[in-house]
Amino acid sequence: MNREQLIAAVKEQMPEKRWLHTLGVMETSVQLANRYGADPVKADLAAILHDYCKYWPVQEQAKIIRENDLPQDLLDYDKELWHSHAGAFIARTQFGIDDEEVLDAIRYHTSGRENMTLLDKVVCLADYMEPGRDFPGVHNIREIAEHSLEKALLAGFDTTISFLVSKGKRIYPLTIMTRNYLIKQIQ
Ligand code: DGI
Ligand code: FE
Ligand code: FE
Ligand code: FE
Repeated sequence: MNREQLIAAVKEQMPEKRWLHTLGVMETSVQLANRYGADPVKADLAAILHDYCKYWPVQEQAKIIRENDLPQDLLDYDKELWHSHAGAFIARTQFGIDDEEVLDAIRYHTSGRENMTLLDKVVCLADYMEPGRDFPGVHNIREIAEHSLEKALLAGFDTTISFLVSKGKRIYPLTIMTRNYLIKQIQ
């Protein structure tokens, strides 16, 4: 499947608004990859597929996680965390993507992880700051991203974690570990 066919396949999995978000993540991932020395072709591919399963019925996402030896602890946390792991699985099995770096960037775009690769960071940050995003603090994140990938990503995770705390929600442990890792990295 070529890039155009892949894009067409992604587009029909989601409403128009989410497709525009995906386009924004593609554009911003490539910019960040070029700025920070990641592979822009891999960044583009991961961005295209990163939210592939976002609008699938949650039971279908859960089924993929249960039946394919993906991290079972995800099922005990927010449903929002499931689409990234399901997406990486589908990227491999349905689209034949075998580049582990690209698969990891899809897999960890929501939670991040300790020792994130440059590509993981680029895609995760692009997901926070693409031009269509509009949440309090996004302008600040875009400004920081001009000089520090890690500081911008930390600002993003701070926003998410504060939001989850304000809603009284439980936080997936990997999300906290990612924040700790980023703080350590910028020291
Ligand atoms: O899929 P997107 O909306 O583009 O963005 P995403 O994949 O980063 O999902 C973010 C959503 O996930 C956001 O509404 C907060 C929610 N969420 C729930 N638990 C966690 C979480 N996000 C992170 N990073 N960590 C969590 O533990
Ligand atoms: Fe996502
Ligand atoms: Fe995100
Ligand atoms: Fe996204």
